[in-house]
Amino acid sequence: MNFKFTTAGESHGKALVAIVEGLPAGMPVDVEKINHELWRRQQGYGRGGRMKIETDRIEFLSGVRHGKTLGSPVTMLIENRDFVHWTEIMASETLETAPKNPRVVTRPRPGHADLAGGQKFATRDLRDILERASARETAARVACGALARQLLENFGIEIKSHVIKLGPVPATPLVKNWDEIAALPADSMLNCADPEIEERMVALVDEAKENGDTLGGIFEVVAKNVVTGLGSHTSWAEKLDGRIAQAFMSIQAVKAVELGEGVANAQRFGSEVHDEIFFDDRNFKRKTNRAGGLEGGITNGEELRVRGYLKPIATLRRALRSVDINTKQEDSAAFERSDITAVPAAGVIGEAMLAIVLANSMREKFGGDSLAEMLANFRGFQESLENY
Ligand code: EPS
Repeated sequence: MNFKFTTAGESHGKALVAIVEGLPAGMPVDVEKINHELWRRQQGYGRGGRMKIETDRIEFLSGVRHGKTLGSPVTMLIENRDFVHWTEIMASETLETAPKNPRVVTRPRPGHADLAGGQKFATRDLRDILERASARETAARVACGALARQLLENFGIEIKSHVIKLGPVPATPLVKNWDEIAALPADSMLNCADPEIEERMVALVDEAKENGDTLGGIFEVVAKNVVTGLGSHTSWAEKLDGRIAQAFMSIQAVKAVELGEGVANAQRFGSEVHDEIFFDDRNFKRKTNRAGGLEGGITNGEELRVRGYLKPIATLRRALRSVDINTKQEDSAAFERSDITAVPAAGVIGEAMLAIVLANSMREKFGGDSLAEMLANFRGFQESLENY
């Protein structure tokens, strides 16, 4: 069975819900590890006032019994603490009297889903759009990713992320190895593995804040100990790089995805790009990994390296010009509250999405209804690799 997930919930609604299908039965589940990932997603210098309100934690509603998966759909609930301030505005029932301050949104933010979504769904309250377009939804994805990650741990796969560029700092994205990324403390300011660069990034966030502006940047997700042979060259939809790109592009504000050194490689000669193959009496090896761990849409046993490029957050305190959808008069875009940047959080979300894509590929390749059966299939394939 494939690893599948779905999320539901509005940003200021009662709660977020996630349903995960396709986990094998008998998999130990650590709820505190899931909550830790949720906490990580809420960190980072430059987050706004909302993160002071929320302390995201999951509650299992199904699929887990006595600390282990049952093989049935796993349902998780994350409460929106902010909901208490929005009970009328976000009420599911029809209200007899309109709220005193209905907070109807009519001035779409350039760069946000507001206007295109309002036109598409024929609503004149753009809150109907922004509530679901909001990156609040990613809390639920991170919970799903944390379950995927717990599956992958049984196969030795580890996933980490770091911030390699914030706005224009540094001029070229940072290059860091696994150990440098792994050494980053969980409560680091911007999850950047170069302290001097991080200081400059922090100053840049302060500058943006002062100016009522926002920032984007680049995060990199790295997965270690990924078995050779996930994904396939045989059909477009099976190619793992395509699936990873789709998963990353679905993260709010991500506008480009890069595998390995994909962007730089396009500007080099082939002799400077492709990772030469060696053999060290047991294994095939590479001395470089410019491909980022994928060739022909198949994992090649090297580290997977995926970069997500984020545009700056669309909600600016110094609002950009827009038009009121009712009066058609020029006006500044709506602003209530916003983050200045969320690149470190996006890295955590990228980790979750990569974990989800890999968990799905592992389920496809190694199947099994129980974790024990899946592990046995995995070991069998590893043996065949050793004898190749
Ligand atoms: C978001 C706007 C802000 C962010 C939010 C995403 O929320 P609010 O409108 O409540 O101030 O904090 O992100 C989260 C709530 C979160 O959990 O990441 C947006 O418009 O996308």
